[in-house]
Amino acid sequence: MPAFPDISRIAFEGAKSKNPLAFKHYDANEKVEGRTMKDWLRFSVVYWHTFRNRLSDPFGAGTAIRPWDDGSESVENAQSRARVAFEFIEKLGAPYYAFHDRDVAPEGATLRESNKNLDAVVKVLKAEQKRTGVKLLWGTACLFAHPRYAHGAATSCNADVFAYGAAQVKKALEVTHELGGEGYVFWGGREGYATLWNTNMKRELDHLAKFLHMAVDYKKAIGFKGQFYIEPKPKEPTKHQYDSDAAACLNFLREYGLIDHLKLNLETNHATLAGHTMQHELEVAAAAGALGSIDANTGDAMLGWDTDQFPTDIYLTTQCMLSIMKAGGLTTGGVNFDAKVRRESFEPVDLFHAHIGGMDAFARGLKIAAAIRADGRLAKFVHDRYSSYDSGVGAKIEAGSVGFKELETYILKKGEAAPNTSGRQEMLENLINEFI
Ligand code: XLS
Ligand code: NI
Ligand code: NI
Repeated sequence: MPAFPDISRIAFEGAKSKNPLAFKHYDANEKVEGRTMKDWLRFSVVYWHTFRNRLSDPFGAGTAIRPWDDGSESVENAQSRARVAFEFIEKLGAPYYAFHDRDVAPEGATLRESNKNLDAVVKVLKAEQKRTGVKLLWGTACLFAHPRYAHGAATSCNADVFAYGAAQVKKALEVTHELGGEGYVFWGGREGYATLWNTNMKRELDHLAKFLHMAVDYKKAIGFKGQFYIEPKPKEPTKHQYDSDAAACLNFLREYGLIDHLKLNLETNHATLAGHTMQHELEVAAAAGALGSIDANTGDAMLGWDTDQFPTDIYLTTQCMLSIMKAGGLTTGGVNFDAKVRRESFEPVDLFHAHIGGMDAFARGLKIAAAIRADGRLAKFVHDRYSSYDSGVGAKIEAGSVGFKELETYILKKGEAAPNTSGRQEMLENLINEFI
């Protein structure tokens, strides 16, 4: 029995359509700069929010109406939920999904039992992937929900918890590999601290690096070719998360010899919490050749937590796509909707509205970014702004053929620097608005 009997495959109906259950802008096969929208965007549905979030908040119980879910932690319920998930993803027309080990299958009393539960659900996931053609963008392990991870996993003060986390990730890597996952994400759920009074930061960071090196070794051992990602987030649930932003992650990866093994999975709301824009995080990652994948969501400017809302702001999606296109596109990564419907949007159909909105917002961002690129004025402005480095003293600076002494001689002879030109921020903001 279908879980969404009244909803058929979501179709592209174009900008004039008034049908809320249709795409107005996302046309999977439409080509943009020679690549289909489907390939540029590589949309992915997250299992944890879309199928496990009961929509509770710190002040009240969950409101979600999910008739297919009996609310139990049984393997059978997990299996039938998995089938519903694929009905949803197929009807939506998203090519990918992503999951945590513990949101697809229930945690057992022992690791052995949890692994058995996971295997039973993975069997269904595998069959459903085959039936629908939907693929796994990335897998991950939940190393933060169970009380054992109260002090973290890889950064826990308790070595047994480190070992438990390692065993859990080992299994999660195996099932991700078995399901043909194109990547694997490390989000350090509780890898951080609540207070420095009880924390040996250096030791915890060393342990985190050890953990990731072990994962790299195990990946090689089982022949898993997927891309590893680290997902920056500055706070929540801990006061300070070690992977606080893109720059902090890159520094950590370089310091510990991991830079060749992991790229970044950037999330908009995490960028906001770090006091950055998503565009900033994307540019930091791209500059380091580490732009991997994005968790597409948004926060609320008035609220200081990870509200994980669906992205609908066209400026945001345009900025994302400009940075992504400049970097050559997402290769193994995707636009993964790490987002949840509001507690007040509790009906099953709201899941469709939310994803359709996010997909259309990104499709518009893609088209607008392509138009800005085709127009060329923005890129030309930025290029010309640095033209003093294309010849003369600037070219020598970039080539590394001059030092302080030569530059002193140069300026002493010249007397004063050439005049600056305007940054033209307002003009460029107006230019962007021509396209939005
Ligand atoms: C939480 C994170 C999480 C990761 C996957 O804030 O965004 O959902 O993406 O563990
Ligand atoms: Ni995320
Ligand atoms: Ni998040």
